[in-house]
Amino acid sequence: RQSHLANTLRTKTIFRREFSTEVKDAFNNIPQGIKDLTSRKIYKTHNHPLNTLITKIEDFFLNKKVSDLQIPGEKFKLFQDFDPLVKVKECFDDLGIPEDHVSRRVTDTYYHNKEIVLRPHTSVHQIPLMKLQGNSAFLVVGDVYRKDTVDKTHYPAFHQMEGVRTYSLKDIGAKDIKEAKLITERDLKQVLENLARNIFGDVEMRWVDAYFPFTEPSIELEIFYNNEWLEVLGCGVIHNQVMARAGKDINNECGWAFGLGLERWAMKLFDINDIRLFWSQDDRFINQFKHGEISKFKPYSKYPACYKDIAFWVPSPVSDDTFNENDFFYLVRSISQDMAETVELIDTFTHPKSQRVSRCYRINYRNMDRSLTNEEVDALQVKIRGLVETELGCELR
Ligand code: FA5
Ligand code: MG
Repeated sequence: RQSHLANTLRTKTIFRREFSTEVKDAFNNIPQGIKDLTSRKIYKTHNHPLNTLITKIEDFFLNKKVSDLQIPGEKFKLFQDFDPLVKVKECFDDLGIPEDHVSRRVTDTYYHNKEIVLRPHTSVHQIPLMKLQGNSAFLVVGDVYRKDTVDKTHYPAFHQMEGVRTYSLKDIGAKDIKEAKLITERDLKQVLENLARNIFGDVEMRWVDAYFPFTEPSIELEIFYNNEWLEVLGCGVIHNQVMARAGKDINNECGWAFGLGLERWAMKLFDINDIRLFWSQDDRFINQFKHGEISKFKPYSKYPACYKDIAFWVPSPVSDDTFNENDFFYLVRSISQDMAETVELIDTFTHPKSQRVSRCYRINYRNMDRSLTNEEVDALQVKIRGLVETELGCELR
């Protein structure tokens, strides 16, 4: 049997971590459950739908005409072995993400310490890779981590593929940098539309204006899935500041970058209706797939769910500083791990006299891989109730 790896963009380049991770400080907020996910490497697991998707995308960039722009000597490379622990400086500062941007908060990002985070996006690798000689077109795959809300399309650990293509005015026959950027933007859309058609066949998609500090202009692509528009990637023309930091001549070179949510693509492609399934260790999941083949996922009976409500008074005066909902989600997740399927606000109430605000959340517990016992769920709920008081300063009702 011929190995598909014979025909591959994959490089063996690994950046050795050049910093020590010995120091932990008050910023450290990576729970064991998340740390465990960093070693799973599901995107490299044979037969896993993410692995098949990556191979399909790789095939597009290797063997298909990606767009009308044909750059002599260009060859896309794929990197997929970079450590998810990265420097705050590379992840945020170098990409022009402001000091006070929400994504930097400890409520949004997993910090190892003040200077080191679990990457929240693969964009962290753009500049270091652009700096390497001969890297004018590349892809980077990696696991990324965010303290996001949990639902069917969001999970605190997911996978992105970054793509970058840069060229000089001469490469693309542009008379000045202004014209070059227009060509770049057109090229970007063409490549991604071609990619989406290559992967999905006929698919409904639309472009939406967006904002990223490291691209200008910035756009997002949405595809129609389960009667909704689902955001599947963010992208744009690489910002001058980023080009300059990567050692490029901003009067003569430009390019585009995209960051694609691999699970979202795989959900559509394989009909996987819940993002948590990608992490399932239940054989009924992985046994349905065969490497390189696209098949539709057949849902197997889920283990029963069980919900519990929790109501509490939030500290007054009510503000993001006194009660941040993400802190609550984070707390629920760190206690329950994968077992909190959804956490939704079902009621808020302002006391007419005291003006105190009460919130009631419904936590839906379910384990993908086994039945939960009542005792177990109660124990989780008791823990969460305790921490809502001691950690969040809320008063239980
Ligand atoms: C970014 O992460 C940018 N770095 C993308 C980018 C790269 C823009 C290069 C410009 C140039 P965003 O936060 O929108 O952007 O995430 C990109 C994609 O990841 C989203 O479109 C979505 O498909 C996916 N995604 C985001 N959050 C989650 C989540 N919690 N679970 C699953 N997928 C997610
Ligand atoms: Mg987005």
